Amino acid sequence: QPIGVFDSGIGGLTVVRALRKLLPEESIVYLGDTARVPYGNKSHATIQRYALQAGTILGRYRPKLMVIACNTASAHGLGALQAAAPCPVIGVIEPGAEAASRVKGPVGVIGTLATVQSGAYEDAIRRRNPQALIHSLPCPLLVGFAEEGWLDDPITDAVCRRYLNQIPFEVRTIVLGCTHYPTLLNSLNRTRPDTTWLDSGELAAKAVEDLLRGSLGFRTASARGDLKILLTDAGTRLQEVGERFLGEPLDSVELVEL
Ligand code: DGN
Repeated sequence: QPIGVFDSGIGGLTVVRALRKLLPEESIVYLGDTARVPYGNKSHATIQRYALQAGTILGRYRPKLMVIACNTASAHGLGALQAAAPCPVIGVIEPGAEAASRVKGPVGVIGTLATVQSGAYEDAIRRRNPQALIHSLPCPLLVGFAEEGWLDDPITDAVCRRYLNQIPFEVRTIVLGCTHYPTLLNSLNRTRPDTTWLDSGELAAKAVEDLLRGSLGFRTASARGDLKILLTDAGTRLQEVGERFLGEPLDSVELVEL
């Protein structure tokens, strides 16, 4: 049985990358809703409906578990998909919040507008640590820079500075609450050296590993697991941007309708 992974587009491939590093034998079916991305500026009801539709498609592959590899979709669709899916569902917010709640001192959270406005990170961190001091900041433009591949560029640095200077300097740990941000780590580090960045995708991959170890069972095959990619639209820059996020060639892509 594969792990089903869902994202609003191809940003979730950074989570697949982390999963394949940690759990190379696992087969993965990835569904990216590229026809309707970005979710970052859509309403709660719409994002929730999209998440449920994606869950229906992934359900056809009988996954042992589903991962919502998108902060925006996790913020708005996790509860609904957990209630509807026939298998466990993990989002990227709870694992990131878990790590953030253990930080001594204030923490920052950056993400899309929909993620930050949902208050999902704040709720999840405060559930674990009611005293937590949290500075959340939407950084919507960063998605575009990551997709454009301007990873070591003074303009990206300037935009990161413009955003991150709004977070007080005593904040030394910041959650990367968007799938795209890990690709901008060089710029982020130049902007705020000595910051610890909590990668919500990497932390979610670790949570998946813990769950498989605990109850669902590892695959024991020695071969690398298959990766099937389903998209709702195959745009022109898919290959270039997708491979950058995934860190390996995007061999076969299948189109699906939601
Ligand atoms: N994958 C989205 C997220 O992690 O919030 C970013 C892309 C988008 O839908 N705006």
